[in-house]
Amino acid sequence: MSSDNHQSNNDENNDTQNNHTKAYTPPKVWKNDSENGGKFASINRPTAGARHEQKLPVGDAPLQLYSLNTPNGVKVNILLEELAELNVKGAEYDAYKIDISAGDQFGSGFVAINPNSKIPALVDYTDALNDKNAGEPIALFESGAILLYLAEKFGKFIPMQQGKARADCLSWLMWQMGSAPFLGGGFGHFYAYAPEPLEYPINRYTMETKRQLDVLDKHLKDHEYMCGNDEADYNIADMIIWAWYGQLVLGKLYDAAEFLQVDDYKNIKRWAQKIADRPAVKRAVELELKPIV
Ligand SMILES: N[C@@H](CCC(=O)N[C@@H](CS)C(=O)NCC(=O)O)C(=O)O
Repeated sequence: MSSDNHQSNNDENNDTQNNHTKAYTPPKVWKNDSENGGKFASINRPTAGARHEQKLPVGDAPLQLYSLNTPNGVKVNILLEELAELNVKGAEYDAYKIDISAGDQFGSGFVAINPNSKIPALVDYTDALNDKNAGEPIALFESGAILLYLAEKFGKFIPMQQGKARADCLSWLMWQMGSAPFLGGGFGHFYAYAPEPLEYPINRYTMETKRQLDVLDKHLKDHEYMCGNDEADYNIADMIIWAWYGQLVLGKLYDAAEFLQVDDYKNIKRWAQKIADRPAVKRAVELELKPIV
């Protein structure tokens, strides 16, 4: 191969590279020595733990929620509001705002209940209120764990008996926990929050997001709800999946409805609208959160 050919091959490679992403040769060891860019650049650090002292307020209700009305936060709001709709005793709650863009998730009080510094987190004071001497507050983090804990505690919105219905509910619950980071941290980040649009990651995560939407659309073709056809089958799997994928197809996330052609997913849209119309869900997405200071 002549040196000319070499040169033109290199030009081609560079052009291809420039079309997809900026050229970057990773150093031997990564260093946090440059601004990484993007909407959350100022709060990202490669370390965990509290960054400042911040006590969390505690109200009178048995359940104390520390959260924000993002899709991950809304999941818990929905279950709490559905329990309120049924007047379930003991499911009363106070809800406080953790402003993640202000760094509230790194306050000492929040880190003590969630070492992972992400909303939502919940503390169950039921035992502590009932048995002032021995009862301990129970802290929970990870939206899936919170939904499972509350649904089982009150025996609502989860099939309690071992069997197919319960297995379906757990499978879809965990499917959401494993899948949504590709939608939120992958697609949403590169499409809406990254400092500049990059073709390679947007393509990669759009492909995966649309694949996930097709999984749901095919499933919902034969199911009214994620785990069955009757209203009684509506459960935490619907709530957790709706918070991300339901809101996405209803055009509520990332201004991406046209880009993703969400109208193609007719079965998800039908299911998503039915859930959006529930009074508890309407209250959940607009939940008023009290300030922590
Ligand atoms: N797997 C976690 C994810 C929680 C999560 O990513 N929360 C985001 C808001 S939606 C957060 O608190 N981000 C703050 C940060 O990353 O510092 C869950 O489902 O609870």
